[in-house]
Amino acid sequence: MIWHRPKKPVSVRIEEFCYGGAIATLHVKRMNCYEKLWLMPTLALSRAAAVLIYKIASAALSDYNAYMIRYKHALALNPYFGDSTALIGVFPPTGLEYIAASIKDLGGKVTLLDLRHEKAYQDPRALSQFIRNEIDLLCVSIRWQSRFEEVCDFVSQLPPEVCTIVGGYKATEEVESLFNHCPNIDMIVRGEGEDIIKQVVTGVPYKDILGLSYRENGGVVHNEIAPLPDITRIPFPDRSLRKHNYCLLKHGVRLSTHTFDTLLTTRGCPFKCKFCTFSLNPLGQKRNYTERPVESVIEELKTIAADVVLISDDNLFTNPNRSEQLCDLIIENKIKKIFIAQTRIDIAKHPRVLDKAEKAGFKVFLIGVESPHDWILKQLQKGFTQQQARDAFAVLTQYDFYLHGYFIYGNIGETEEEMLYIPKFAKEIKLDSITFQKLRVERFSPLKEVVEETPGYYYNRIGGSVYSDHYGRKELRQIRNRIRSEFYDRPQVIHIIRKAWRIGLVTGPDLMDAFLRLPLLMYGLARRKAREKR
Ligand code: B12
Ligand code: SF4
Repeated sequence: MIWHRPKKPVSVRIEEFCYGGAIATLHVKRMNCYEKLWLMPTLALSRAAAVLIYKIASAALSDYNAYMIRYKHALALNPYFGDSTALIGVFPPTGLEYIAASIKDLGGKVTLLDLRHEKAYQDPRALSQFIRNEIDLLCVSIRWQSRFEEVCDFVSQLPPEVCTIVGGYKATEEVESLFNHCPNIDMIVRGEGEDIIKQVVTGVPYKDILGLSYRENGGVVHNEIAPLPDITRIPFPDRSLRKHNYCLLKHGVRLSTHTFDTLLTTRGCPFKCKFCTFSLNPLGQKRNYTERPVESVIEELKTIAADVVLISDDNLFTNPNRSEQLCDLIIENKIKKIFIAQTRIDIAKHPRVLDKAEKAGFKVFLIGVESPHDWILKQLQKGFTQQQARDAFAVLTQYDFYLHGYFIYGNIGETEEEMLYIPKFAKEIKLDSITFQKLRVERFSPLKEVVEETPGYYYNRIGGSVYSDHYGRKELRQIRNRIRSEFYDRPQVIHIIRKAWRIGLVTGPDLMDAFLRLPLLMYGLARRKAREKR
């Protein structure tokens, strides 16, 4: 047999097995469909001989598959850039790095381009030129509602002749509209993509790949939902592909000397807060809570160069015993980092874990408080009361952690007065900073029904923001501005800077540097404001 390196991904597999023989087929991908180019019938005189031949052929071909190059050069593309995403420039595109890690041993070269750092390739013509010259597999990650339209326009301008696969949270939510908007997209991987992308690049026929949507005969085929990957055995995200450090940028101005990275130690969340779709993937599948072995987390941590690490788990302290073990191992291994973690207030019940977390370098906790009102906390099924939140913060504020709280306003039945209690309450419980979001419902959000059944309430199909006859977009924007200005008054801003400096989140040189760059920052802000006005 003479095999040649194909220009496009190919697959070899046993197509059929029947009494008397097996047929192996070579599939070659041309545009959007596989063509059978070559058949290898193996005849056998008896069923036993056929089984034997089938097994030998399977083994030989699957061995061959492992070494076969499905692509010469894959491009993993993070298509987000621009001012409005400046703050998330802090963190690398972790999901895409997981995808790159999954395909990197399956053949050709993998390049990762993060457009936030690639000014030249922010022009789709320049990027297309590069793709035409170099790339035969394009993998794009679409994760957020924000800038969705712009990202679709951008992706649709990339070369249609190159096999294009898209994945990510938002891509999964918007499969049909992405296929409609971008004729060059060949496939969309729905949900967590590590196992699915492997099957695509090793040439498993599309029809057999769970979790894949693809074009066929002018239509789109959606295969069944895929089982969730086992996170105890997937490779670490491939950080070796980065060309840049990730740091705190605002309007192109670097605000800190720290470098940033993310780390996932668990996936999913066992709680069932009614507004939250964190642990629901966009297909409505609940991500069962799964932990990585702490030793593997430490191994990964040792490969991280950045000095600030955001642990992206929905709630790092779901299992306090494991969190304690993790802290012990960080201390034992003398890993010196600043850690940021998302948690529930329940962590306050575990002072031993808090002591160890402080020693291990945990400095920032991002905590879902959601509302100061018991009836709303109940409606959201948050699982605690206002008093319990007060008690928890009485404990947490004894430590030198920077405490950031998340709130939701515009809840069903919530009055303006109740919304405006958020900044007061946040100050009463001594939160250092807060973010507040309008109530949103996504496609499978358990709150969706409640909104639909409540007279006077409705939600936007795009983005899922919830409005009511009393509180429309304009009213909620005004309330948001008031919450912001009442919380972020001058003393609070001074408190934030002092605290960030005291606990080592920013250094003296950072402050000096930020001060010197202030004019640039103001210029960036002014430009953005002018653009928004236009
Ligand atoms: C950590 C996190 C962040 C971090 C980002 C860290 C990072 N590395 O980028 C920070 C704090 C910066 C952040 C910011 C925001 N976030 Co966020 N974030 C998360 C969180 C909790 C975890 C993300 C994560 O790391 N997941 C694990 C990785 C492995 O999964 P993944 O990225 O989805 O990638 C997998 C698949 O999607 C797929 N995949 C992804 N790309 C590709 C590409 C290809 C080719 C393929 C085949 C597959 C594939 O395979 C990957 C591996 O399994 C999720 C909730 C969640 N549990 O997922 C919310 C979430 C993604 N964030 C969300 C939101 C809303 C935001 C903000 C808008 C919040 C805000 N108002 O500021 C901002 C975004 C700002 C912006 N874009 O302008 C929403 C998105 C919902 C939506 N439809 O828009 C989520 C889903 C939470 C939620 N349910 O509300 N976030
Ligand atoms: S809000 Fe937090 S605790 Fe509640 S379900 Fe979502 S991730 Fe879990």
